[in-house]
Amino acid sequence: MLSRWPDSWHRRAHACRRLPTPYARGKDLFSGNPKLMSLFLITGGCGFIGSHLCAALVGRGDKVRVLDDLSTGSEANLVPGAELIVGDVGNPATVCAAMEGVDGCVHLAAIASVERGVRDWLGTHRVNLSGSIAVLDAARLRRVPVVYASSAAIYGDQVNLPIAESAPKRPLSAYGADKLGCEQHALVAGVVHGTPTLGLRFFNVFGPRQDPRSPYSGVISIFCDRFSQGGDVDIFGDGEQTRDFVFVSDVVAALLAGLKAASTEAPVLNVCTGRPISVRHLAETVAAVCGRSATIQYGSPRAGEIRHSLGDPHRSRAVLGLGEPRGLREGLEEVVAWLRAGRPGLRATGGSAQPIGA
Ligand code: NAD
Ligand code: UD2
Repeated sequence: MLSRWPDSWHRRAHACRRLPTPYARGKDLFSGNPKLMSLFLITGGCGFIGSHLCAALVGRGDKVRVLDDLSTGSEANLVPGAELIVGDVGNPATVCAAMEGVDGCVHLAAIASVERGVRDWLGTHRVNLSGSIAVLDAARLRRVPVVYASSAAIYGDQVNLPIAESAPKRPLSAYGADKLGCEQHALVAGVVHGTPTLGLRFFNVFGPRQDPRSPYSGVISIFCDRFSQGGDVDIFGDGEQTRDFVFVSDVVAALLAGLKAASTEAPVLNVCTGRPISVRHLAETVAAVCGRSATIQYGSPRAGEIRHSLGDPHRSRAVLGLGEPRGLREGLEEVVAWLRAGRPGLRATGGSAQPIGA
């Protein structure tokens, strides 16, 4: 089902009124209200992470409504059976109408690029922070709990590793500053308006359907694409910089568990593995998965780049009850299988999280 900016939604949005409160301050809506099937609004549900989340929700029998402007997401990634509203999360009327009748919202829509934020500070701010406030405001009016994507970018460069949630926040980009802003407005949503939220600070997420040809692609999708095509890879710097690469199914597990952990105290949790992987080791492992020897060209380090990013997963594992994260090699095998299958969208796999040929 597809809607494109319908006028009727804008008219209905004017009738957006506060609804009676189904939850008490600090109480979890979902654990106290067992329902056979729930309807979730997923902003950014046609994107990389959003499409995996929608597939998991539909797979467990829930209903999904997606709000996405298809700027980096694709309709080919809309999970079969979901409703799609093509619209801008920065438009409060659209968001308020999309929130109607839902039991929960997962807010993933964003311009997920540090570089875009450098070039278009105000434009990315409108989506990444004003859009998030529009979601929180509509959630307040509609009485809906919100789980939203924050980022490791809020930490900036840290001396003490691994990075616990309590570490000082020093965002070094407009993107990171806006994500930190989301967390602070979520606190306002809880304290002032009684809206339950949970923020999840994703570290470097990877998996099938992360577009390797996008200018904002993560290193894993780029390396898997190059090596599986018979090419070589570029490493920026000496390759000893490290990242905490978390597989997308572990992010989905955190989001699903997070729907039960939203509270008016506006908790925030890391989503990470706690395992540091150097970019050089990554290149060698991807080459091995592709059955190749690693052909690497070393160039200058990226300006302003963080040397090490490693999250502490203990708190989120305890709060969300998460198991051991997927191993790097196992996750890489799924990405390479997806690339070799011709990068199918979610629709082409019938809504299954598994790529064709995997
Ligand atoms: P993505 O670009 O694949 O998904 C973002 C989705 O939001 C896309 O479908 C896009 O079309 C949609 N969108 C963008 N602007 C919009 C707007 N104005 N209105 C409506 N929809 C809009 O990125 P992703 O990697 O799936 O990221 C999802 C979330 O996770 C983002 O909030 C991102 O900041 C966050 N995050 C991602 C990573 C990562 O490693 N991928 C790390 C940290 C945080
Ligand atoms: C990630 C996010 C960014 C922000 C940041 C927060 C992506 C794409 N970017 O940036 O949005 O949240 O984390 O800390 O998820 N590299 C190479 N060769 C390549 C590409 C990358 O050597 O062809 C290196 C790069 O210099 C870096 C590492 O690989 O050291 C990871 O790069 P990335 O762009 O995947 O992610 P990162 O951590 O810079």
